[in-house]
Amino acid sequence: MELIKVGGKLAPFIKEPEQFLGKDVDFKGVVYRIKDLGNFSFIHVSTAKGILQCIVEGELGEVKEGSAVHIWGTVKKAEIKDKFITPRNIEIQVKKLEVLSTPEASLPFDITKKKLNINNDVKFDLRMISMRYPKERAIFKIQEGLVQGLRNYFVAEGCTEIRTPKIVKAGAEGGANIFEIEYFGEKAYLTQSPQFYKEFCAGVFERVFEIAPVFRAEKHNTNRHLSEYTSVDVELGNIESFHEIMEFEVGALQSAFNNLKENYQYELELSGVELSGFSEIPVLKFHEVKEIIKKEYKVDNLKEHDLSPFEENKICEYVKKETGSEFVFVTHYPSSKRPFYAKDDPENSEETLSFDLLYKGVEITTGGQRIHDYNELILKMKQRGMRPEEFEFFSVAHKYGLLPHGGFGMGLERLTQKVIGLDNVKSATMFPRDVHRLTP
Ligand code: AMO
Repeated sequence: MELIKVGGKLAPFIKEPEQFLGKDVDFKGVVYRIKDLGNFSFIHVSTAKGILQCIVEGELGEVKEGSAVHIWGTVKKAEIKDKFITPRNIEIQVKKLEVLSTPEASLPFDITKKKLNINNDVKFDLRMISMRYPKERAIFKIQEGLVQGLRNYFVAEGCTEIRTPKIVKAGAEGGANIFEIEYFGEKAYLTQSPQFYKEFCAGVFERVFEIAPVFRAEKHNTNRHLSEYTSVDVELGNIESFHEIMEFEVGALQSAFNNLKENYQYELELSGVELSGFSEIPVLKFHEVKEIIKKEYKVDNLKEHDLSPFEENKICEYVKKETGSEFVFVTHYPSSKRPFYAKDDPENSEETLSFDLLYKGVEITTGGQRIHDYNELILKMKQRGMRPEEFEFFSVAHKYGLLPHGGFGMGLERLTQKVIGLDNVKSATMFPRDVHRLTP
């Protein structure tokens, strides 16, 4: 009987190439680019960690761009300027090169130039290829770094990571943007948010988080909407005020940014991102935002119960100018525009104890305190013309007692988009889904 032993280890050289200076190594990778300079050639080889520079003296043989290769060579000191290469202080003097596989065709577009010269449709249609372009790959490494930093914070703050169903009986967020599916002869939906479930779990574990896909049937093509996105959800029990949720989010974002600065320098540089640090985020009330927009930008939307994309953009511009902050919390959204589970302000029932976090002109988070009292929840549902019996599966948690709690949901792709400064949220999505796109 064959026995499978522990494996899957990344070659130590690929893990920490700089540690191998002066040593002989061997590794495998895919040839990203060949620069034939006559007597010798540069072969840039893509590996799990990045693109390494190798030097081959004399004839190259059958190796091509796109070939998988096994390379034996000596690690030498180097000073490489090309930002696509990492690390740039070493290179490999090749002693032997074996071609393991040869591509059937050459790539449909050039992934070795400074700029990837294709439009978004081609970029998304051929995502598996366009992501081989170092700057595209960097977007998703940065996204990984953000998630890692967030998760580190959540775990350090005592949150339990949860998994909740994506096929559900009722939507949490209201509105028409819900996907209906047929579920064994019954009507069901793709979840818009893990809202109900994270509240249940806060009643058990007190502090929880989930990073998972959610679905919104967005019928319009915009640069901020996806039909499927990754929701970073947090729910905290035992809170005294929704300010604690905002403080928690500041800490989580700091952790995400610090992780990028510490571990993703190559990708940040490739993307031209300079992350500014922050230790606090300014807060404005919803009605204050409306008044500022009227005064500063001469747009009178005081009666509207939500912020338009124009207003989100302008208030960020204003806060940046006044305080230097790229973030702003907007609190006390009108009750009429918030879902039924949001807790109204006891001092003014027309407003909720809720917030949005805006970043570089766009909303990246919604959060707030929730109703934890059973009678208050039933009353709010009735006031809204909802049928409480349809939401009994939710209110049962309240019936048997819940801690005062609250949380937030953050759109990971919007955060990634804004950190990097991409013009469309789809560009921060590996395989975006929108009204026209279901493949790849
Ligand atoms: P909300 O519906 O505001 O709140 O969503 C939270 C955050 O998710 C992101 N987002 C989207 N990103 C891409 N495409 C979309 N179509 C899209 N829709 C929303 C935004 C938004 O701020 N349950 C609440 C959260 C909570 O209160 O805990 C909720 O889902 O960044």
